[in-house]
Amino acid sequence: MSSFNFQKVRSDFPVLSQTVNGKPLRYMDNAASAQVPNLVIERGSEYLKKEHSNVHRGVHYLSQKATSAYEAAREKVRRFINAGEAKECIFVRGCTEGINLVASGYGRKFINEGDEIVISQMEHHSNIVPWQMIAEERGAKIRVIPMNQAGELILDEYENLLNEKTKMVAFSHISNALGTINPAKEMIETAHKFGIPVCIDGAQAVPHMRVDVRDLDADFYAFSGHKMFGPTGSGVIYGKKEWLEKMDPYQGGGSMIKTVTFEKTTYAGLPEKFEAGTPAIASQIGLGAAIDYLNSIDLDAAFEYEHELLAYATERLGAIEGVKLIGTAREKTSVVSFTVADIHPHDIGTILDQEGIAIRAGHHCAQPVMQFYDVPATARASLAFYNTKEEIDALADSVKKVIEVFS
Ligand code: 7TS
Repeated sequence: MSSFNFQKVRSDFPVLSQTVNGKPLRYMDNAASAQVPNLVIERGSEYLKKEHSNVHRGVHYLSQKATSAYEAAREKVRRFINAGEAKECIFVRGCTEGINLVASGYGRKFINEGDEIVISQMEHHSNIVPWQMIAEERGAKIRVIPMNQAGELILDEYENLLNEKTKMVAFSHISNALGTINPAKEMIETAHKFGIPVCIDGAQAVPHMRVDVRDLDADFYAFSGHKMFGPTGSGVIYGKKEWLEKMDPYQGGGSMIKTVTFEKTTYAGLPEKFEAGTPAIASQIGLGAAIDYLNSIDLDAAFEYEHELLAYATERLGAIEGVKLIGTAREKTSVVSFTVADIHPHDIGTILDQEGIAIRAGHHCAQPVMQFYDVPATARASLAFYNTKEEIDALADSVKKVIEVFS
């Protein structure tokens, strides 16, 4: 049993102490958005009270304060994911924007007619649609790494998809719909044998495992602040500078230029080249504070505790007659997706809400996963290190109630 002090951590998250529908809130929708600790709330408030200004443009006191806080957040990100240089960490609105930046910046430069982009069967729409859009624009084709019934990618078939036409491999480190942890390092190594760059969707990984982009040797790595206990509107696309320097920006405007005339614009260096306009200053400083928070707790114990919670939730829900678990990969974390007989997941979600339990019901922006399992939707409990076994008991008991209501 993990020694992780979840009670202490819970007390850092004020939202968790409220009641919903007369019941204690039991928040198990962390894959959608995780909650925010006091440290992040206070840092945001402090910034707005004392430092708010625009960045990179003023010589005045507040602008310098805001700029140094914003750049300090970038350095925190760099250290957290072990990037080589802070300028390789581009601030974006979130994972979705990060992947779009790569698809368009890389795609317009390096993807041509007849080329191929390899993605996986278990992707979130944000790691499918941007690639489809650029494939259509450039006359390229999408190829898909298949998965097995457990929700694991079939690696032999992955390797067979790669050839000289493949110009990008993109897949999620952890699936939001299934919880599968993909063997990213091994898959990146395989792609690199063919000289193909890899873009990892790390939205679900950064909050649940140690991520080291240099150890992975990822070419691009995208994630969102709001899933890692930071504010919405914050996020990062890491890219190796060798790639980022060769790519053109996909948005133009202020702050991303060196010189502008009506005839020609030259671009600023990294990271400014990819940060046109006023960025989400308060949000990115909040992301920096979220990283401070994660560094302040025993993160390895927290991740181990999440694995225990997942095992417990799998056992409790799996033991209920009529419950079918969707996604049973050997390497999994934090997500339990399930269906209950022929009860629509939205009905499950609505009844659980009456019990103060927040889960997500739907296709989880992963419609191809639903098509694979031939279900319209699933109910999904997604856990964080502030969840408890008691909450999972409440979830299991409430699912039993749902079955009674419908039988
Ligand atoms: N990639 C994965 C694996 C995700 O889980 C999500 C969001 C995204 C990308 C997009 O992140 P965004 O912050 O840019 O929107 N996933 C979910 C979810 O599972 N439920 O709501 C949002």
